[in-house]
Amino acid sequence: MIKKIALITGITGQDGSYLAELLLEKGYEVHGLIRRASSFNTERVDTICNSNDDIHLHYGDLTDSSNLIRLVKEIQPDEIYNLGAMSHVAVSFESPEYAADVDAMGTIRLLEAIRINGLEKTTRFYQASTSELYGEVQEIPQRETTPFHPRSPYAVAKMYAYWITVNYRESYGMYACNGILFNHESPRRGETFVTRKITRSIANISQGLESCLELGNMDALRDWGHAKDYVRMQWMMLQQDVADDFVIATGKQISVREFVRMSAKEAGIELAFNGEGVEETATVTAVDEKKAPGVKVGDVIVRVNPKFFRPAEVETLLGDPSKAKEILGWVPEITVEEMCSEMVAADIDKAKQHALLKANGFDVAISLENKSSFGKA
Ligand code: NDP
Ligand code: GDR
Repeated sequence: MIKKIALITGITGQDGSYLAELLLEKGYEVHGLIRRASSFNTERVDTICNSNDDIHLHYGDLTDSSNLIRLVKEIQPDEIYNLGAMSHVAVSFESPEYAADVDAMGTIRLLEAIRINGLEKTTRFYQASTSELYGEVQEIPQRETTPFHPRSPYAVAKMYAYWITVNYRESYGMYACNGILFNHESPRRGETFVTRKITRSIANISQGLESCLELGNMDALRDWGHAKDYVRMQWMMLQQDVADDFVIATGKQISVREFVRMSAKEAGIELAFNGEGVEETATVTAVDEKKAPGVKVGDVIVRVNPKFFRPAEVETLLGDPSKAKEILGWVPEITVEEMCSEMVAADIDKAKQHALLKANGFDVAISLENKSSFGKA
């Protein structure tokens, strides 16, 4: 049987690693674009690569068109998943031009690579679009027809990518589609996105490795799903007769504060939130000492630090995934509570290993406290 061939940009990221696993399970030959870095950056796919001959990594970059043209020519992919991006909203305010280059121009470079190689009628294209397009929301919940109002350089760049994908579908008859994905997380989520920052810090605090978690806007509301559910949907979108765009969400939202409370509870810590705005803190009101030996009642373990506020905030996002359910039969299987529990458990395992090393006199080189509040992310 001839294997289908897929090319994934962003294979070293959260979604790329889950998608690579899914496609390999489905019998694909998987190719991934990786960036040269001064330190190892393939941690999320190393195990997959070590146990499978059908995955191949290629050096490249979304800012390098000749590289993309050559790779598409060599690989001749049946499907391209464009997941590569400068994906951090807060960082995009610091590096707006770079975000535009990678997230907007990178998408057109890849679409052109398909066209230049004469593959526009054969290669199917998935664009990682985002709920950040809705930004200052015009309708609740947000669906495919809700107008966009992006609120960051990241979101504005992704808006170009969204429309150029639609444009190439309309202009050249390409099978090109947008998944408008709401926030999705997992134990593989990057440490500077808020859910992972929270689960990692709570785990470290519970084991006495860190004293306080610093956050920005805890009122922000998000519709959080699990990355595994969402990459399944990315594949499903490329298997239809007709290319189309879909909102992928759970249809439920909670605040950052609620995610903190949920994570702490998973780690055996009950919290009371006091004060408002930049004065807000969370104090421990009860603790399961076996689960969280590093914490005692009365400890203040969460504070607001204004350095994590953004120049323009997206206050609330709530998706309506009805179209995906009706047309594709997709429904998310993992709840936010189950996801939080999995993330906290994974981070507690890591924290326990670090605590053990520390107790035995080894220098835990990853300065946990500093790392969690580094920069503005
Ligand atoms: P990650 O930040 O985990 O991964 C981003 C990937 O893009 C990494 O592999 C990164 O490589 C790669 N990348 C960054 N810059 C470049 C570049 N110049 N050239 C090539 N590759 C590059 O993101 P996620 O996995 O969470 O998200 C995947 C995609 O989905 C992104 O496009 C994101 O914007 C979008 N999205 C994500 C959502 C979410 O909630 N997770 C929701 C909606 C959309 P490296 O490892 O070397 O840094
Ligand atoms: P987001 O995710 O901006 O929605 O983009 P992030 O987890 O960074 O922020 C979610 C909300 O939490 C608030 N927040 C903080 N965020 C971070 N990172 N750090 C903090 O300390 C902090 N405190 C509060 C934020 O202000 C925000 O309101 C993610 C990315 O994956 C994008 O690539 C993707 O397109 C969208 O999700 C959908």
